[in-house]
Amino acid sequence: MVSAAFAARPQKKLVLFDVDNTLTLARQSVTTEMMDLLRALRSKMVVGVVGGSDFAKVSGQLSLPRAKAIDEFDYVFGENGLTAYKLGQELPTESFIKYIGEERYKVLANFILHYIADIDIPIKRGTFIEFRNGMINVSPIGRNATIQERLDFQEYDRQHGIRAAFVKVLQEKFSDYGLTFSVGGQISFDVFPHGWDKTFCLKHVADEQFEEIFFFGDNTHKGGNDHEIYEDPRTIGHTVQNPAHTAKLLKEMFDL
Ligand code: M1P
Repeated sequence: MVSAAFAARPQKKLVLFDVDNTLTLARQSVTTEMMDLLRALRSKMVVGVVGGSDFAKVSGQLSLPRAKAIDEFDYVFGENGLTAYKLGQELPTESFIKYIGEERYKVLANFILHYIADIDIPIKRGTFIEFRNGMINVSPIGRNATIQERLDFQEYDRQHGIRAAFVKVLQEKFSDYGLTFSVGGQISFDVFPHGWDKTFCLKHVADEQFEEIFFFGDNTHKGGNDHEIYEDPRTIGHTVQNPAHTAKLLKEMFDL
């Protein structure tokens, strides 16, 4: 039984979307065309987003001048669901620092910062560790990189495997920490407890007992941050190449 909150939707189904390269270009804003399509979908069923980024970034990318993301989507999940909103109301959740503890976190953060100090890459900017509610995000170039610097790093990383090598070292060194290292974007990787991947957000929707849950994401390959939710038996996963591909599939699948 779907709750009264969604009683007006003709179909008791949920459609969940990744953000970067699924609804928007990487780190860019949603277009009005995409929002119009999502509104049409929302008149038929329940619609949510699940980003790896923190809530402020997810919300910033998916808000238009007079339309805030938390009003436009039934569910907005940042940090894989470690920050969660349902119909504009925040839901209770968990915290990375409580899970890991201050002492163990300090050892991890110090190691990461030393490692980054020793990496020889063409340029470095600032904010090498972003501390979030449900994870940390680690970037060898730093999160203050511009769009062009991001693209340059992404290409450099593709050739030199900077992030893959970093993750391998962390997996070995901190094997007893129970952490997952997930490469989801262009310049960084996310670090969170096992199981706090995008499947985490499914806990927040379980009470609604949707007949079907669709998921659309671009990073669905093994090691990508959409992989677990894409593969999860509770969802029907679809891989997309970019926002235009998402729009095409939505029109075909849901008769929009
Ligand atoms: O949503 C995918 C990823 O987006 C950003 O990655 P990057 O800055 O490397 O492009 C980050 O917010 C990351 O946490 C997130 O998983």
